[in-house]
Amino acid sequence: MAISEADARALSGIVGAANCSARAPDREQHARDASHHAAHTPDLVVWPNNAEEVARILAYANAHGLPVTPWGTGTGLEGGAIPQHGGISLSLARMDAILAVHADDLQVTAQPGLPHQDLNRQLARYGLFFPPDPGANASIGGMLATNAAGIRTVRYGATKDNVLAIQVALADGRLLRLGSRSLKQSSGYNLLQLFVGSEGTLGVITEATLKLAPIPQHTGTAMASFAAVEAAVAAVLDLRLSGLDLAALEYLDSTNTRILADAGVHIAPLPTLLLELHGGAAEAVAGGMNALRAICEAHGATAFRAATDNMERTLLWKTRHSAYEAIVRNHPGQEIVIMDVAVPISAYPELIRSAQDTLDELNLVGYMKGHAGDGNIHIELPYGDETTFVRIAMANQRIAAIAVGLGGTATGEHGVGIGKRDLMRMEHGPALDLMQAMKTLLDPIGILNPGKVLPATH
Ligand code: LAC
Ligand code: ZN
Repeated sequence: MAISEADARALSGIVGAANCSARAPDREQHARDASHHAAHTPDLVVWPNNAEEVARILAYANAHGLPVTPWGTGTGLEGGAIPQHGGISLSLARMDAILAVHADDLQVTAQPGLPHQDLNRQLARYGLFFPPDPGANASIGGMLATNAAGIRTVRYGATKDNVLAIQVALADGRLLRLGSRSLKQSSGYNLLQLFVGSEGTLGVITEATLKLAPIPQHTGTAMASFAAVEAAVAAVLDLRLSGLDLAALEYLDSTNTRILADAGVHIAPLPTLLLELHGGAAEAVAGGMNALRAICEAHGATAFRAATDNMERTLLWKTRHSAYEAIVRNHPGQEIVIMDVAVPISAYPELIRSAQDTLDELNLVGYMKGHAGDGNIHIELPYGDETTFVRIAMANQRIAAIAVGLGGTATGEHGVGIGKRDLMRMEHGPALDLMQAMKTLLDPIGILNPGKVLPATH
């Protein structure tokens, strides 16, 4: 339902004229995220300044049946922030303050629009950081909404593991506080986690108290190359079993390393692991790095480059961080689907094998990389025409089914959004009915991010 002049006036009255726009450039900027999913332009963009304004916007939208799609930084990869049904794009960008730093408790309370890299810049003076890092400079609210994870999850957990309390605005305008600042909580239903990963379909998070970690005093990074995928992946299992507290364990297949090598990056065009250790003592990190080397060499690593110096470490990580850009440059003018599935770590070799077989069967070019330490893979699939896209969609379905069949999930860290809705029944079975019931309970009119997460019920 389109927004009327009267609606726009009412919403502008809540947030102030400077925080409400129906101008085309503003609307277009909130029409698509970082995924391949088609743009959909909202009728209006509003930028609330505080939780009360968010609550009042939702109450108004609920009373008038207007769709509301929350917006963080637009870096999502499954279309979660695309206003699929038009209506209001609710940008949290102007709610980006740190409300309290509880340094002795290793906690921070922040507003949802604050991007995590900005949060960490401000926390550096306390010697603390918020560990989940999805790569892009996602907002805290967006990370909570999708339960974003990334390369440090293997040691520090995903976003859901690093949140203690939230304030959330419900569709009817109620504001609730969920959780507490205690590390231990066994008090009733875990409503907080119901909202984490709900992608703005159950409520809008307006504040969060997050767990922090001390910035590591010493860090070691290593890059190990292997002649074959099987050797690299077998090393992953042993590295996890070693008891060494890895802070990152990333996999790049040779399609990735080859285009990086071709682009002049100093890397062998082979299956590669990137490893990192964090520690309070230099000796502990040095000893750990030796142990990592021994495990990789036992699996036939053809090279093992280790670095504790920051410049060198950055160079090693540059391989991982520039891989996506190299793919984009290698496929000019094409869109890219980024697949994301995860399995229990013991099934990782089988997942990689079956995923590669699926790509081969469907005659697709895919760049596979993974947060190997978490049993998570991404496959980047470029396409320039509809027939390739249809085959990619088939691969997406088949590989998700393989992951679920191996005891895993159709989406490890990118959320459901638009792209994975139709896989929810396959993954969750009758539990999906309970999810539908929760949605109806919390958002009976269906104003909150309609068209996302749950499959359409025709
Ligand atoms: C990454 C994003 C795609 O890991 O999740 O680079
Ligand atoms: Zn990722």
